[in-house]
Amino acid sequence: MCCFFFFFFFFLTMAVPGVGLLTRLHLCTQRRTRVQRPVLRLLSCPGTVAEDLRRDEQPPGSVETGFEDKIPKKRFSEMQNERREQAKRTVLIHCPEKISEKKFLKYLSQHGPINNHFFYESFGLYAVVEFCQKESVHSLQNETCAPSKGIEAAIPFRSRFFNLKLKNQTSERSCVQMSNQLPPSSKKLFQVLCDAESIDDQLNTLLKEFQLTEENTKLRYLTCSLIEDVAAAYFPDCIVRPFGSSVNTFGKLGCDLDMFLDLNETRNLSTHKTSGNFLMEFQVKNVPSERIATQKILSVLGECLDNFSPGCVGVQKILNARCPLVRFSHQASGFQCDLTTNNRIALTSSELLYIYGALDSRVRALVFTVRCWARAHLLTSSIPGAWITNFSLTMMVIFFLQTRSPPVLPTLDSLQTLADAEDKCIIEGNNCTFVRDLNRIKPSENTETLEILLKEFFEYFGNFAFNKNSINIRQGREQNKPDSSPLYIQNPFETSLNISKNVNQSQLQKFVHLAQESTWILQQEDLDGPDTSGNRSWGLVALLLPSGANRKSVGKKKSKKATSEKIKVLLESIKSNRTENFTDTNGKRNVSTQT
Ligand SMILES: *[C@@H]1O[C@H](CO)[C@@H](O)[C@H](O)[C@H]1NC(C)=O
Ligand SMILES: *[C@@H]1O[C@H](CO)[C@@H](O)[C@H](O)[C@H]1NC(C)=O
Ligand SMILES: *[C@@H]1O[C@H](CO)[C@@H](O)[C@H](O)[C@H]1NC(C)=O
Ligand SMILES: *[C@@H]1O[C@H](CO)[C@@H](O)[C@H](O)[C@H]1NC(C)=O
Ligand SMILES: *[C@@H]1O[C@H](CO)[C@@H](O)[C@H](O)[C@H]1NC(C)=O
Ligand SMILES: *[C@@H]1O[C@H](CO)[C@@H](O)[C@H](O)[C@H]1NC(C)=O
Ligand SMILES: *[C@@H]1O[C@H](CO)[C@@H](O)[C@H](O)[C@H]1NC(C)=O
Ligand SMILES: *[C@@H]1O[C@H](CO)[C@@H](O)[C@H](O)[C@H]1NC(C)=O
Ligand SMILES: *[C@@H]1O[C@H](CO)[C@@H](O)[C@H](O)[C@H]1NC(C)=O
Ligand SMILES: *[C@@H]1O[C@H](CO)[C@@H](O)[C@H](O)[C@H]1NC(C)=O
Ligand SMILES: CC(=O)N[C@H]1CO[C@H](CO)[C@@H](O)[C@@H]1O
Ligand SMILES: CC(=O)N[C@H]1CO[C@H](CO)[C@@H](O)[C@@H]1O
Repeated sequence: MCCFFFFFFFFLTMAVPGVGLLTRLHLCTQRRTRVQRPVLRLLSCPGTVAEDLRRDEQPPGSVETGFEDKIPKKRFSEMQNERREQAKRTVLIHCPEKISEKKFLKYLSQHGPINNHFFYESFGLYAVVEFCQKESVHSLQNETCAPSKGIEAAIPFRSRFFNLKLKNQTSERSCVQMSNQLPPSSKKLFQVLCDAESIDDQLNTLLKEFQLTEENTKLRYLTCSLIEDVAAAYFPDCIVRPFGSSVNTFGKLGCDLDMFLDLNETRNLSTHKTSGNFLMEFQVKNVPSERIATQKILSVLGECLDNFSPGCVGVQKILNARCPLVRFSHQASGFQCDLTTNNRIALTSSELLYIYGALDSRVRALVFTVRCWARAHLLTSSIPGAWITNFSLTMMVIFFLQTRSPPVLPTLDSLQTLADAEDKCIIEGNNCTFVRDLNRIKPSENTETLEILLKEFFEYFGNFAFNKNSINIRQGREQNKPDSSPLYIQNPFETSLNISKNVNQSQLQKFVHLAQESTWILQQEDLDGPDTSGNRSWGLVALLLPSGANRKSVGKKKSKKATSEKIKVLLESIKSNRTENFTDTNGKRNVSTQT
């Protein structure tokens, strides 16, 4: 899960040792048409609502403005319920290398009409097939046999994850179209960004390339659904819900899959409804604390996943973490999964981000860009430490958009004011009430372009009084910091917590410095105007290239991370070499492509 820019530079250094990095990159030399996403094939499916299906094909919070405005926006819970229901009618099939799509579909339609399907590759060929009716899944399961006995013994388990074999090794021609489940390489990304027409176009392009596709979203819900089948062996009414970047519309292709085991212990139906003098309760085992209960539940599920669940490998029980979890790889989908329970606030945070992402089409483009920028400059990291997190960056973008005049986004306090009785929600004593119905929130009157917003974002945080002020999206204005942590961003729900407490002064300074530098780069763009004719890395591409900042080498930590440290040092040296050769007399970046 290392940064791909990182690998990219590393790769180049290895490939062309000693040669100035950027002179070797023909990033923008070829104009290529955008790569088409695989078209989702929809077979007609009597009995389902056609409009709904059409609508579902738009990825959540799609970039297409105008179109987006006409459709009533779905609530988070509606969206989740629809996806869950869809996932329950869906199966995952490992296919032989060579398969005829037509015959495959014909074979499966014996069990009922198919709503849609797609193929993808992940150490083998897989198909995701969504039937129109749930009964078709049972019918398929009825006809499926246990694997023929080999040397190894099989643990019987009837799931919705199958293995398809050819009875006859006839030479089937493989003619299936693959759906891509990974983000583009940085080289390809730079190419499409260079080919864009404006900086606004670049930001939207970056979003389109990185956001989760319809297929990837389906695969995420299906994976949760398969895990739910396993958990249901112990907890028949449980629900396994995806949360975090898989559902908040800010996730990037390839991101982890966070799951939440919802045991719905909060249901209080009987207390009010039953009449008379009696109240029936279940006999249960008691443990000293909520935390221990959570640990016991996750421990058992970890064992289950490890022992019975096909496709789950590398199961780790991380029960002593602040938020206990079970981590595993779901091999067939390629997702790294984290399963938690008792984590309802995280689900509410996902919902809030979903709402902010859906309110204005500029939000997601800006957040993706800022995150990608931070990653490219090593401001964020997948290793825990003093780095700024993607969540903190997202809060900073939202906060910034709240401070515009007129604001692009409403404050959380105003979303709370708009809430009705149905929206009321208290979790662990925190008031998580806010309006859930997107159609009740007035659209913004702000019409600033993405280019202006991006430049202003960097300018705003390049000059922010971090030493005095805190960031909080509840009020949407700067406030005095309650403590001396370098960066203070108030947790939107647990308001006494600072989500960026981990960030140290030097990391914050690096952020500020890079923000200032980026403001400056974008100002230069203004002077020159967008250069769409030549080979120059312009606009966003210039922002994503490593900065010329001469930073101290990071050779302190040793041992385990020795190799990654080496790469870092190498990267630093590339950066410093580059600075000298790519800054002309005016200090202007001069990225040419001559070799
Ligand atoms: C960077 O420059 C130094 C000397 O200035 C040189 O030793 C080093 O190999 C260069 N690194 C790369 C990757 O070109
Ligand atoms: C599965 O098989 C059982 C008996 O073998 C039968 O009762 C049931 O109806 C079948 N289910 C479907 C969906 O075909
Ligand atoms: C296997 O292939 C042979 C010849 O191609 C054909 O006659 C036979 O019907 C096939 N068997 C099955 C089960 O498809
Ligand atoms: C809990 O279960 C009840 C009844 O089964 C259901 O109405 C309610 O929506 C569930 N709550 C959650 C948060 O899933
Ligand atoms: C459930 O009911 C009990 C007793 O009426 C109450 O104390 C508790 O707060 C309720 N729990 C929730 C989540 O509403
Ligand atoms: C943060 O976001 C960037 C860009 O979307 C992504 O490349 C990176 O993996 C994310 N980092 C973490 C730790 O999730
Ligand atoms: C700040 O955090 C970074 C990343 O964790 C670390 O490398 C650096 O040494 C820290 N600096 C200080 C002054 O603690
Ligand atoms: C939570 O916020 C809502 C909306 O502002 C308010 O009506 C409600 O009284 C608050 N609940 C608590 C327990 O503070
Ligand atoms: C871009 O670079 C290529 C090869 O380096 C060159 O052939 C082409 O003329 C350049 N285009 C412009 C507009 O400078
Ligand atoms: C900047 O680019 C121009 C034309 O692409 C080139 O003539 C000039 O030498 C470059 N300057 C530096 C310092 O590389
Ligand atoms: C003053 C204050 O509330 N500081 C909090 C910052 O956040 C951390 C945890 O996120 C708390 O432990 C501090 O008390
Ligand atoms: C540090 C470094 O690599 N500097 C080089 C910059 O480019 C000139 C030629 O253009 C080289 O002579 C330098 O060694």
